[in-house]
Amino acid sequence: MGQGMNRSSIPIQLRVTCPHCWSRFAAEDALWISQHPDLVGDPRLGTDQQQRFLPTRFTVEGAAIDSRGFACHGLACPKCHLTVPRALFEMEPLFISILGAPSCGKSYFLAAMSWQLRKTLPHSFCMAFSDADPAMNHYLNEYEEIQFLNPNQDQLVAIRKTEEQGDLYDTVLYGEQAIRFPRPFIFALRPLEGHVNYGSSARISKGLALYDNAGESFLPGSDTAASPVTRHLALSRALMFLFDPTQDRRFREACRGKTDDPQMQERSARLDRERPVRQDTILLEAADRVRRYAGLAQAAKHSRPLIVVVTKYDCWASLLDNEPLDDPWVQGKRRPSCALDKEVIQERSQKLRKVLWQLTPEIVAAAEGFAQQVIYIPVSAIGRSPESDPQTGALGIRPRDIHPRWAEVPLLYFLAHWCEGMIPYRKPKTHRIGPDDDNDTGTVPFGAARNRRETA
Ligand SMILES: Nc1nc2c(ncn2[C@@H]2O[C@H](COP(=O)(O)OP(=O)(O)OP(=O)(O)O)[C@@H](O)[C@H]2O)c(=O)[nH]1
Ligand SMILES: [Mg+2]
Ligand SMILES: [Zn+2]
Repeated sequence: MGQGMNRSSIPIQLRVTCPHCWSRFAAEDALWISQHPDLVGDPRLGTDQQQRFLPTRFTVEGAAIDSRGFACHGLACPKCHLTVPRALFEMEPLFISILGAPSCGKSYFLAAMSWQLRKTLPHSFCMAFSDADPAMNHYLNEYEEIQFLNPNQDQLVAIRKTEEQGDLYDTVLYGEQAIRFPRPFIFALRPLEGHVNYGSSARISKGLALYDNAGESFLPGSDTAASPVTRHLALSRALMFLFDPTQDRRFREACRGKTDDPQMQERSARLDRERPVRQDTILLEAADRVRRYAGLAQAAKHSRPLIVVVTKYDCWASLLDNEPLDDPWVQGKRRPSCALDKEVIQERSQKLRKVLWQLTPEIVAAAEGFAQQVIYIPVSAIGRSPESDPQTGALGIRPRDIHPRWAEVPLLYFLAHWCEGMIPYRKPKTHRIGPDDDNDTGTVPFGAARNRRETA
């Protein structure tokens, strides 16, 4: 890519991580995607894909020129040849993995989380949250559209089960060997004007990459050389393990009589296709993969945070005294941005940990045995129970009934707590002078986190 991008004023990451095959490459080694319609056929991607090439000529704007004289715009990974959005050349990458058993609610959570973040980040935190490449985010946008932009608000809709092959994967040919990679969803996170650290935009902007795996891909033995679908686990700055109480007999018993959710009914009465999965096995297997891919000793704890997201809160809220999940942020008095109330989230986490410790201690043990820092966050992606379709028996939801609760909180908490300078948060109560003190809502500037808190 060389001089092409160097001429522009965009700060460039010297090394880029491919969000498809996860190899690291020097930015100048990136391939360009030819534009002329005759230049098709790529050895890695097949006959119907545009050729990839290393350019020698550029336009004055810095776009590479293909061998037929067309200006090109797309960039690709030199190893797998798949498209790498520019955001990953311009911003620090932030990989986050979402894992959990089949049907635990990963796809619904992902859709609700991105939908909510599109509103919450700009409105409440002066951060832009946009698709880095709309074509790559196509399927996630589709999930969001079915639920949140559906013109037919009364008809039951559902997000289809994530399969282990198909549209959500790209196949790359390395000679004779075909390798299947999961398609990432990529977002650009950038401060907007009014953000406390707007001037340090280049440092706090992030290219966020997320994956929607099939739950089956987290079962032992399912990640292979030909289908390395969960290798992102080792690169991730945070793991979100989704635990689904409706798949646990002890939770179902504790909630008996307190919910009508069809998923909380005794499993024998439900659809036959469902096999119970021990959810701690999924977490232990993921821990094992992270250790293997990241070269961590068996006894060593992972230094990156583990967020245990407990899904479908609407149907087990009785176990947390039916406390509503109100937005955990407050408006700053003199600033346009809100401040995240981390303490509210931490208090919920402690309560939730107690419930899990009582009902499913093996989940707490697996989480805390693996990661140094663990937080437990209740979430409801839909906000209420799905209904059974009388014709097919499948579960669905009417778009007008969908009201996600806390779907964006796991990521907001991660950004506030572990990505300094991005999301302002409320100072701990012990450091507050009074309820109206605007110092309450302070963003912590770079490198001054500890100082600021000590002197507050
Ligand atoms: N009550 C309730 N049910 C939910 C919620 N979110 C998802 N569900 C139900 O959980 C089921 C599975 O959700 P998915 O998001 O498809 O699960 P998944 O983890 O993506 O499953 P796989 O793709 O098979 O790995 C669906 O039938 C949803 O109706 C929620 O917030 N509340
Ligand atoms: Mg899914
Ligand atoms: Zn690649």
